[in-house]
Amino acid sequence: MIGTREDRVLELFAEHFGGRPDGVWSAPGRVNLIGEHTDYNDGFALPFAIGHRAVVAVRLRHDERVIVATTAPGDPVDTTLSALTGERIASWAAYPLGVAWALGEAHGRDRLTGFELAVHSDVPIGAGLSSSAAIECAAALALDELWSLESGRPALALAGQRAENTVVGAPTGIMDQTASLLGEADAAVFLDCRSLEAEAVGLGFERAGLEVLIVNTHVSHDHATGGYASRRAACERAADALHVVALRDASLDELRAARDDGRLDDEAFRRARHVVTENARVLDTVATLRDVGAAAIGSLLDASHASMRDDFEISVPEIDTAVEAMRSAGALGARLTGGGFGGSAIGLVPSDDIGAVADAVLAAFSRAGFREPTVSTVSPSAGARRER
Ligand code: GAF
Repeated sequence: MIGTREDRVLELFAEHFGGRPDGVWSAPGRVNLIGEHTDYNDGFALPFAIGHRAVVAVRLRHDERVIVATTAPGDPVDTTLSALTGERIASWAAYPLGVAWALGEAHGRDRLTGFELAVHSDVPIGAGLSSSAAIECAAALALDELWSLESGRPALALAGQRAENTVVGAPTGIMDQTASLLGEADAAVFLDCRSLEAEAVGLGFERAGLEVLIVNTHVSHDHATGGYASRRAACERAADALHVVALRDASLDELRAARDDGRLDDEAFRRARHVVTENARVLDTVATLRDVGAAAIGSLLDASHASMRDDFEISVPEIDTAVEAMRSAGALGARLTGGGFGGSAIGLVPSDDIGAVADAVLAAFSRAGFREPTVSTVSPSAGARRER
């Protein structure tokens, strides 16, 4: 691809709107190191922002017209602020438009004026790397600044989540937007999804001679349909049966007692056990990173994957193949990352073994007759920012 992401979005902006935008903002996708399906259970997660980013170029208008254009296939969307009512929008434009609506809900519609927005992203779509949160967060940061709302990043994360839940229609938690807005180079975001407190935890991969390999299986998922919503509903039912506000408040002993006296059937027990044990694994991972170092977290990543595969049942054969191939070829630990039902797997791999582990994944996919995956490395990177 010729030119930077910023060049591409400026070209797109000039093509659709003419002239220059008021500014250019960007926000990254994320990899979740550990803590899956814990966010909407008021639990803990440990994602990091990655180098792939969405960029938006935005210019305010003096009326209430709103036009958004993208480099992805699809026509520009031409609408007005008053037409944004929180109703579902069935196109990619739901991300920036949903955020505009959510900011209007939070601050009052009279604080907003129309805008022209161009978006370009190199976060792979459907890969479990939060391409949607990247667009939401870039748009949220831009509009917040241009409208002088001074929301603060945690509130912008909530606006992105509200857009996703309401206008996109995916009942997701707060993790992805928080990672995108609060990510830092070489660190993960340790997020308490109940208090929304977030803390940077140094990863020190380079110092430890490690890299994160990512295998995009190209099995694409959609959190607005099916499995994600049913897992969330199962967790809420389990919390109700246990008389707790959220599964964050349940212990393994309480789950076992509820299974034994019939309040939880076997499936509900296993769904809840994933969440309860995953929360503990996040806390263990943070403690291990701080006290020992990244090379010691491999078994926690492995245990997380087993729990998602067997208890939460959100893995697919391609992801399991990637995880097993990475592990057999020398990864210290490997797991599904993101909401599941497709997407990507990550492996924590000694830098010297990256080539061999990547080759092992490609060979395993070929043997299994799966579509060739995209295998690359990712580094913990900076969160959302103004580019120019
Ligand atoms: C998706 C959701 F958007 C997140 O909120 C989170 O629940 C994740 O799946 C699973 O951990 O990325």
